[in-house]
Amino acid sequence: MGKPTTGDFTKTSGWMDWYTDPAKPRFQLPAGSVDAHCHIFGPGEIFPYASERKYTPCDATAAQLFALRDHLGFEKNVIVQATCHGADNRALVDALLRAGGKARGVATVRRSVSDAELQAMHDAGVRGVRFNFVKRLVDFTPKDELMEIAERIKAWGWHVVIYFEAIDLPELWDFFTALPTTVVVDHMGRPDVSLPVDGAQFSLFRKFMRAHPNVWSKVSCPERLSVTGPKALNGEQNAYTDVIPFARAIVEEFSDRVLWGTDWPHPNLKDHMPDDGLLVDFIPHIARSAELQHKLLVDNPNRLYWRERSEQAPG
Ligand code: 0GY
Repeated sequence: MGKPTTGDFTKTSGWMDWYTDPAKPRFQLPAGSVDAHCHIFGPGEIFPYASERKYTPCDATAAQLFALRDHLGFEKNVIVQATCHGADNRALVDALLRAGGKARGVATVRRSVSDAELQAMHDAGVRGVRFNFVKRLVDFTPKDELMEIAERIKAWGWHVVIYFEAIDLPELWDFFTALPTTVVVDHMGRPDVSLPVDGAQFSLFRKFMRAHPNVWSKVSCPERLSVTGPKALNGEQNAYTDVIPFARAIVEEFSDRVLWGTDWPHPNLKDHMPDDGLLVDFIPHIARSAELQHKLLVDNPNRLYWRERSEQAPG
């Protein structure tokens, strides 16, 4: 797949390089599977990183992502705009146009975005916007600006992806539940998995999903959430064991509203870089039947990202 040296820290980014030689998964993905959370970075000399970024990534190109997709056995990708590109979606749109219909995108926009820009992004394959509330990643954006954006993108049939830490859910609850679109939560709202799965924190997240049928969740990123870590990430049964009950609970209760993604190229991981092939082998531990796997990997992402509702914004 080219470029970074496996497991080294890059000089520029301060986080570890992604694997150039990931394992072939033992778990065979069902036909039509979608990697519904991954990123494209740069290349920086063509698509410069945002001046307001909180980290500088190593380049991770569309061609490298598509090589990983094919190696792991996915059919398609959902590419999510990462904070290091700010609201400049050119690298994302370029990747979507190169994907030949096999990728959709989630962009970051400001209220100054024009309808013509939204339409061009829609034509390229963008189907959502991302609102990021993780304080180490972004500066604050006023909620009235975000709500205005949500109201506008609704006209294109897009949805809102939200990224936040579990501890902030109570404060953000009213805003999230007022959003007028489908709402997709990144990484189960980043629970503290050292707390009980039926404790107050994760129960609040489950209540949030139960009370609001427009809320979906990505059950991705065990490598970010795990406290016990990848100890047995050799394809053995018990890697990231502490995350399993959390992801299983969401997959089993909300099977029609869950998505899964690699999170390649895993920005900001400083201690441990997952092998994407072995991450795929995590899936059957959280989706234990063929039916749940098919919903998670095929039915749900295709319903959300490849069902055409409107090609043009109404009126
Ligand atoms: C992720 C997680 C992270 C980064 C970003 O946009 C981003 O910069 O999402 C993170 O550092 O937790 O989903 O890739």
